[in-house]
Amino acid sequence: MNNKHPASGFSTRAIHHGYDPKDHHGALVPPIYLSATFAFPTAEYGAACFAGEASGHFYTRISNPTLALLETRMASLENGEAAVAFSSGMGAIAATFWTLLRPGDEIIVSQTLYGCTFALLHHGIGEFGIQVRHVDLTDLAALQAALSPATRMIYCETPANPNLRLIDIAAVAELAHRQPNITLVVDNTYCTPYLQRPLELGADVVVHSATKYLSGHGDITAGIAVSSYALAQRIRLQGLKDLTGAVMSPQDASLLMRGLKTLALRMDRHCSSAQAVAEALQAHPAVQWVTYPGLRSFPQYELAKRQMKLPGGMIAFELKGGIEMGRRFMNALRLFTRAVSLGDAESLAQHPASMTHSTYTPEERAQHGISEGLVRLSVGLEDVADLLADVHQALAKCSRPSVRRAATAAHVLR
Ligand code: 4LM
Repeated sequence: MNNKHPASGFSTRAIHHGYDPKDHHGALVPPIYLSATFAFPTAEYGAACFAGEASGHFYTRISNPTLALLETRMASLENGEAAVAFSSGMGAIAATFWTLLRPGDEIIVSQTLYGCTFALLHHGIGEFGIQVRHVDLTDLAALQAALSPATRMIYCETPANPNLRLIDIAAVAELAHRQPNITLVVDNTYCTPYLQRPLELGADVVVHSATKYLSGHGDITAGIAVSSYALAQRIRLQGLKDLTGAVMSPQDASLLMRGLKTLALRMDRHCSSAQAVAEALQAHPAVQWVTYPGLRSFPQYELAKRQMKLPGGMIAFELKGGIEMGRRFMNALRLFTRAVSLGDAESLAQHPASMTHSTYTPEERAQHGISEGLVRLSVGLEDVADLLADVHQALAKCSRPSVRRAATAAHVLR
């Protein structure tokens, strides 16, 4: 595959890597190969493809030229050797688990995870003889104590969905790799490779929900796994081909590549607007607490600065008055849309306990650091002044009854 820009900057590679129009009749935008199957020039060549002795495309569930271009581009952006494209983030995560874990193995996972990943662990692989152990990965002594000869994988999100807790990837990788046969897998959905590159910090596999920032426009579901060439081959030939079949469609790969072209620009804007919204929340008397990696009050502020280029576009907060007030806030929003998912141009607000993290029981949420009153914002690309105005007008409807009564009384006395 043509590669004229191997050592270029991030955005140059996001736009050009792996593609030269002159190889495609001058087409500036890479063509979409819709074909499910590919013709063999001879029966012998077909047999060689199936034996892994020829490298051509032969069936789109295994490989396809449009998917291959996306994969080489994503591998470049994450600084990995190879990538595998999936039809959803859950497809990428499930295929990675099913490929690399067997009955009798242990997987150590961080405390807080996206709800369906938590469900896959506890109602999926955990019921097939794989021991799932949640460990506070911010506590390296706890990780050290939890490691056993059966540990095969460590898995985390950083920042975690939805409470934004961070894991020090380099520190966990160093500890993990003192023992042979442990694969460190990091879900990089919240950051994208523009903000954080886990493979450079020692992780072995990066997984993504490409439904989110990577594609950026809320019009596809997609997933990616990036790793060494050898691990990617295993994930492709077992996890993708045989165990899940969760292959991305070539049209979606094209939309995802369109999104990647503006990833850096979009992330810069998501981050600067989220910083402004987080500061506005922090300054408001109706707000109990705000968590955002760009606030000095963020407990892991120094780690965020070291590990992430910018603090991201996601905010978690709770209002005084808990979720009752949180629902009032969400229902009062006019510009933010009440919806799950994240990383879209449109700003989104949702309530994890009753939506994305309703796969946990209330007791599990308490154990895993997900407060019942937590409201999650995905700050989009609208004008920041309009976003701030929307947040302020919604917050104005959220003062506690006692506070409102006192304000009314003061007004009457004047
Ligand atoms: C959401 N998230 O939070 P697909 N990893 C992370 C995620 O946030 C998600 C997935 C994987 C949300 C979806 C409704 C950190 C999803 C799963 O949805 O399968 O592409 O990704 O709002």
